[in-house]
Amino acid sequence: MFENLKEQPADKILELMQLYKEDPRSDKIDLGVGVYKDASGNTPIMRAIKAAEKQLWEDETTKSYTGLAGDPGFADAMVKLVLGDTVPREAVAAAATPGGTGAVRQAFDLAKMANPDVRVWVSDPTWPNHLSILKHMGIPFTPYRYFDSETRGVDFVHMIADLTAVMPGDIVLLHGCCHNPTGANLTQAQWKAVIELLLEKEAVPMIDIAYQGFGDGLDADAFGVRLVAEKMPEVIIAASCSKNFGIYRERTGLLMTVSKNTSRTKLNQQSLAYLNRQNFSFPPDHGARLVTMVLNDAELRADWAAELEEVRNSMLGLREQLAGELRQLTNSDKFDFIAQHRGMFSRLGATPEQVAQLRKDHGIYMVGDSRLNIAGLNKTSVPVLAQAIAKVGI
Ligand code: PLP
Ligand code: TYF
Repeated sequence: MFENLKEQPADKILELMQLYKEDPRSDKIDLGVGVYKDASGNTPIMRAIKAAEKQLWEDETTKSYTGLAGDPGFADAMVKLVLGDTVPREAVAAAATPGGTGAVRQAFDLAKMANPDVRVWVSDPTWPNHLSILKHMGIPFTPYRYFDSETRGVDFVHMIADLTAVMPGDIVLLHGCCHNPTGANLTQAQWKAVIELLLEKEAVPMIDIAYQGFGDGLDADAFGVRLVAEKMPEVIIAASCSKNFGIYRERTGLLMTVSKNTSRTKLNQQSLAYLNRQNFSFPPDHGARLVTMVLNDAELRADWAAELEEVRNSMLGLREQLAGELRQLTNSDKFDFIAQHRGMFSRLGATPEQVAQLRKDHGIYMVGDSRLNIAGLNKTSVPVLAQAIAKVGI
């Protein structure tokens, strides 16, 4: 049987991580995988998470199973974090999943269960795992233009032109904030226009929100997802806690459905629990419990929000510094987009050859499409990167 297995394409981002590890140069710079790093290159455990973990160790009395949809307290706290007060809680069904990736996977599963012929529209480009999961599941997908490689902003005219071909019942996948891999995001007016179009087309929006709090702040980053939830009759939302709580390996995420017809919520909830059961039964609990503790305790929550702001502002500072260095070096404003992008990533717009040259000649590692992780920089490495970018002639 095993002779039938074929080699599968590797994950380019994880492959790059390995290449970086193997590079003996001491001045190498890792701008690859999307993990937050502080100025010394560490990915810290957030203070509130550490405190919650300590408290949990003292207070936890059982490791028995939770529910198939996870701890309802986690769902309540996360629904509130993501959606605020925009929709009544009765309109939302929610289930904990292993990470945001688990939520994305189950979202596609749910869509297929509801409509075996479902089609998914994805931004061009999008997070490569969206595409690889869709391919693996045999779900047809269509890219819509999203990124303007000249301005490095959103190519909104073409995005709308492409989405005009969406059919009723199609799923349109949108990044809630901090678009991965480009860093270019919709303005509030553009969110409104997209929603109007999707309403007219009777499409179902699916929002992947993996970086809430990394862009313009916890509430500002939820602007799009909240407006979609408020205006559209049905929405699917996949949320990740990996980045904004810094608990990557704990695999903590939440899949939500919003249905304005609240009589559907019970069946939606049952469907989410059913899908968990088919795939892994009970979702991981540890990370979810920490998140719940942090969100429900005023002191822990305030400390978490403050640290998240530090993280966000440090990335904004690095963006400003890099754009400033490049303005001086190139005597132009062509890299100002770096300061306008939000989140961990920016797509530089370099060719694959230039990306390879940055790696070979300068020990600077970024993904082949020229996505760089801003958090991989610090005040000292920013000028080094800027010099290298200018030298390579991007
Ligand atoms: N969606 C996007 C766009 C991402 O960039 C990520 C990665 O961080 C995820 C979802 C899911 O991450 P995780 O499964 O680690 O929670
Ligand atoms: O895009 C990134 O770098 C993050 C982390 O298979 C990641 O989303 C990368 C690859 C992967 C899972 C997560």
